[in-house]
Formats: sequence, structure tokens, C-alpha cells
Amino acid sequence: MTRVFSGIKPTGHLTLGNYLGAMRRWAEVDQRHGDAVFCVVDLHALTVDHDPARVRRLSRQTATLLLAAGLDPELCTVFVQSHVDEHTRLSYLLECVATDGEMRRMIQYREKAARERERGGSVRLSLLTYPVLMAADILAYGTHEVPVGDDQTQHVELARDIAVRFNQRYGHTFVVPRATRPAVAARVMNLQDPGAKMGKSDDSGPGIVYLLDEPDVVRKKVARAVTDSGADVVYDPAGRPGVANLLEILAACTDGDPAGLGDGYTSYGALKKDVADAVVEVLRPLRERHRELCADPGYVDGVLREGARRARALARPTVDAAYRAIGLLPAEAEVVVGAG
Ligand code: AQP
Repeated sequence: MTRVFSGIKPTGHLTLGNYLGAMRRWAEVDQRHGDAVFCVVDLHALTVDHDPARVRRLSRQTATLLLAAGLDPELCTVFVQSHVDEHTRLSYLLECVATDGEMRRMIQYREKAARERERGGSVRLSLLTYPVLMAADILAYGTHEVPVGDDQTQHVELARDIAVRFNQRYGHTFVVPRATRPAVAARVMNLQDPGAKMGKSDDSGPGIVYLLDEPDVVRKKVARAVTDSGADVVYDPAGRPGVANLLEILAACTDGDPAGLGDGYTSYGALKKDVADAVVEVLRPLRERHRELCADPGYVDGVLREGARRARALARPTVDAAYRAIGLLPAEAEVVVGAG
């Protein structure tokens, strides 16, 4: 069976980009057709300036929203990364396979490091190395497919390269994974700045639709979305990014085709109204389920506890095999049972 793994960082309130680019597919497709493992990757939230209490709060909220979006613990494994030591155990080994040049080429590192420096802050070493931790997240589970939005393509490519290199040097240990992306809305753009991704750790609130925004807030944000100078509604991502973004969102929410949908509109106002209605409808069940789950925090804790137990059992054999393959002396107990 296809092993699917993906994760989400508790760096902010989850956005429509997270939902359309990743979570919705996890719930509707991946957990039904694959052996799926989903993770709140909290260690990744420590790579930039962070408030400990906020990360804790957001980790719980993120897990709750994953369940509200339809992840079913009977069908898939849901857990928090820091509850499973195998991720950090494997990450160090992979740091011994990756190169510093590879890390410095990562677009997200270059952009975020430049931003931190502009603010006069220092850049944490973990910001440089976290793509290796992400490779460990993926490779520990023998993952075949990594369903992600467009922005994560480079990181999954790195995980592939590291897996291939490790296997060539030390013998076959890892499955070589591949990224899968949604057909539409693989990169939902900021409504106020259609040149930039709608990211949850960005400061620009009016351009970001959060999953827990009230319907009237969603409507206002969509109504104020920056459109382009022309008046006709055409799907042209390069020339008309604002309108193309709205058409992509509408297509994702209504299972339509962004180019075809454009033909049905003669004004930006009508398009925005339909986009707002479609987003509000798509988010309605998620918001309702989130409210129910918040009233039962013991349930979420139980799901995460059981998820971590299952995840440890899934990851341990692969990580132990990597320790042996790379040349580390097995612990005595393993020698006794003949593992070395
Ligand atoms: N705008 C987006 N459009 C489509 N997919 C998106 N994803 C994120 N934003 C969009 C996908 O959601 C999954 C989890 O995302 P993440 O937690 O890794 O990153 P983020 O939400 O983008 O959070 P940050 O903190 O703002 O991250 P940076 O600054 O690192 O981009 C992923 O599958 C992602 O592709």
C-alpha cells in the first residue's frame, strides 16, 4: 500500500492556502487510498523567533483543525513531531549525508534569512538545517508520496536526493519519495499581494483567509482582494495574477476549471461574490467540527497519544536500519538478538 506522509507547521493560524493546497486532499483522498501519516511538525516552528506558549497553543489548534478538516484517526495516523524521537535521531544521520551547499540553495532559507537580517535579528542555525529534519520526517516512514503545496517542492526534492545518496553509499535503506500536488490551488496567493504566497506566518492579515475567520470577515477580505488593471475576467496567472488567484480559489472550492470559470463573469464584483460564497461554504463544516472538538480536548489528546505510539512503531525499524547501515555499533541488546 502507498505510504503517504505530510506535515504542517504550527507557526500561525491555518489558512485557506493550507486547506486547499494540502489538508483537504489529505482528508478526501490520501487517508482513503493510502496508508497515511500526518504530523504537526512543531520542531520546525522553532527555526524562527518564537514564543513557547504560542507554539504550544498553535500545536494543539493545528491538530484540532486537522481533525476538523476530516482526518479520521481510524483511517490515518495523526501525531505531533516532537512526541516521536525518531525524527531527530534520523535528522543527524542525514546531516552527515547532505551538504551545506544544498542547504544554502533552499529558496525558503534564502528568503527567510534575508527577512530576519532585515529586521536586525539573527538567523538560527536550525533555519539552515531544517530541510534535513524535513527529509527525516519523510524518510523515517518509508514514504512513497508527500502531498504538499507548490512551495514545498524543493524540500521534497532534497529528501529524494538524500535518500538516493544514502542508499548508494550505505546500502538500500530508504524508499525514494515523490511530491504530489493538487491540480488547482497548489499555491494560493495573498489576496493583497498576488505575487506572494498566502502564508500563515506572514504579517499581512487582510490578504490571508484564516480557516477560523468568521464568514463576514472572509467576505470582506475577498471583496477587498487586489485585482488587476483590466476589466475582463480571464485566467492569466502571469499577466493577471490577482484574478487568476480568485479563479483558482473558486475552482478549488467548486471542483471547477479556473480557465473555464472565467468565461462566466463580466465583472470582478460578481466573481468576488461567488468566491466569497464558495469559501464560506467550504469552511462551514470545518468550523462547526472545530467548535465541537474544542469542547472535548480529551479526545484530541487521546488521538495524539495513540498517533505518536503508532508513529514510533512505524518509524523505529527504518531509523534503526539507517543507524546500522551508516556504521554505528548497535546497542548491546540488538547484538544479542543478532541484529548486527
Ligand atoms: N498558500 C498556499 N497554497 C497552497 N498550499 C499551501 N501550503 C501552505 N501555504 C500554501 C501547504 O500547506 C502545507 C503546510 O504548510 P506549512 O505549514 O509547511 O507552511 P505555511 O503554511 O506556508 O507556513 P509558514 O510558516 O508561513 O511557512 P513558510 O514561511 O515556510 O512558507 C504544505 O503542504 C504547504 O505546501
